[in-house]
Amino acid sequence: MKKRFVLAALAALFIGPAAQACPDYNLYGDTYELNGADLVGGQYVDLRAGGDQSITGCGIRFGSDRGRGYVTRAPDFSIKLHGMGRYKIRFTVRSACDSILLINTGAANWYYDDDDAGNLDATILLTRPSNGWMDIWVGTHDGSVCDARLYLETFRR
Ligand SMILES: [Ca+2]
Repeated sequence: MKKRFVLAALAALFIGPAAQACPDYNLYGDTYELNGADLVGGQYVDLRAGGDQSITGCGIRFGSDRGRGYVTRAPDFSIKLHGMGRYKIRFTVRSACDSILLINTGAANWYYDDDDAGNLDATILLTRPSNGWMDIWVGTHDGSVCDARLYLETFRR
């Protein structure tokens, strides 16, 4: 289960950052609550891509891609998803830098992409997304920071 250690995570914020602060899905980003149907046709949100935490050495296991990049420790977005049973969901970054996308699903699986959206931007399609907390980090490959737009869209499957 995700988001079980909220009190411990909040307490850690007052103690200060660890030397190696890896992306932590027990923390919260900007929080949204959405149904699969809410994202048909697509929505987007603007943000700053990047962060000062390298994901190398964090022991995160991805399905295929080898993850490299820089993110913030807390997710950029924490989206509580409902009603995803009939939908696929796609996340796509458009930015002026070499963005990466890091996602931790409601089932606590990690996904990573670097350049699959073209123009060095990242995209991830989840064909069977879980309900629950979807945590999303929009980072950069080289540690730079830039303006970015994250598109979210669901499709009937
Ligand atoms: Ca990239």
